[in-house]
Amino acid sequence: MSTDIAPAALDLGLKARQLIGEGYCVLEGMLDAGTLRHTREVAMTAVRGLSEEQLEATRSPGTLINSNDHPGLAECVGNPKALAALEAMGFGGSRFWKAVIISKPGPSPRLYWHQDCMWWDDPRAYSDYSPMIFLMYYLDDTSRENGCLRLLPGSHRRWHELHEMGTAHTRDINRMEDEHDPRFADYPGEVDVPVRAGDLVVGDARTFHATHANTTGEYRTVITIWFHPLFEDLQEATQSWIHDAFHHQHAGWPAEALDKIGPLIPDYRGSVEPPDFNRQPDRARLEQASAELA
Ligand SMILES: O=C(O)CCC(=O)C(=O)O
Repeated sequence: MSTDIAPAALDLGLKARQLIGEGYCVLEGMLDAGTLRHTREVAMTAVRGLSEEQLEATRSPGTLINSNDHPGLAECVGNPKALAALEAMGFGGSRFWKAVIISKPGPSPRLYWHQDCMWWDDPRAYSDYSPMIFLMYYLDDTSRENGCLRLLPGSHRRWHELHEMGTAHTRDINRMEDEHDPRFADYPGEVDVPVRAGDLVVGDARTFHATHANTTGEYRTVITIWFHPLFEDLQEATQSWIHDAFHHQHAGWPAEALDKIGPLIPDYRGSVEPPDFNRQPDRARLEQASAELA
């Protein structure tokens, strides 16, 4: 075996294989102490501004606060250490859509199973390189007790019964109107992903994921960041939508914050109008693509 490959590079190669094969990987210790402290402050200030009514509307996921009015998240979004790791893993050239502050109050119930891919009309959705990935930076240590992430490895490339149970983030499921909805159940093959504060879970947006309930008395907070790797390889309609949505949502960010995410800002110059997005895979196409997997 060759000895001239740095262990870090080897490790990132394995992480890339896990992301492609299983739909997620964990990059440990990606936020330095200063950024972690600052991001926590930004997140918890935003969380404290919510009303009881707003918290009730998202009882299952926890807070869903978009980055629009929170330029203080720029440091975390543009974290150069994570960008370098993604580049080394073959998931470079990313553009950013938005980040979401997700804080599960303690106590609060489970998050339902869902997948977040909005680009099932893009040919990339049926390939190894998802049109959309999430970067989940956990700001607290997580465990089964405080609502750690759960995942169904491999579900990004295969049809699953959950694909027929409705799309993510609708009003009823966010409020948890029906506790017996099968999206709150356990499924064979699911894994827990407990992490330490400052770790980063990189996930394929097509992968089904959920969380345990937070049974503690403390908030459990994650910053979910939506990236579109190899952006210029996406179909133009997808690029156009992402460009439009990013600029619309972050129009109020000051130059100082935009500088921190410079390379991630979408810059689509073509003439294709932003399309409607599609959160639902084409079953026949997905089954055909998975039959072709080794
Ligand atoms: O709260 C979590 O740990 C997961 C958040 C999540 O599922 C999402 O951002 O789509």
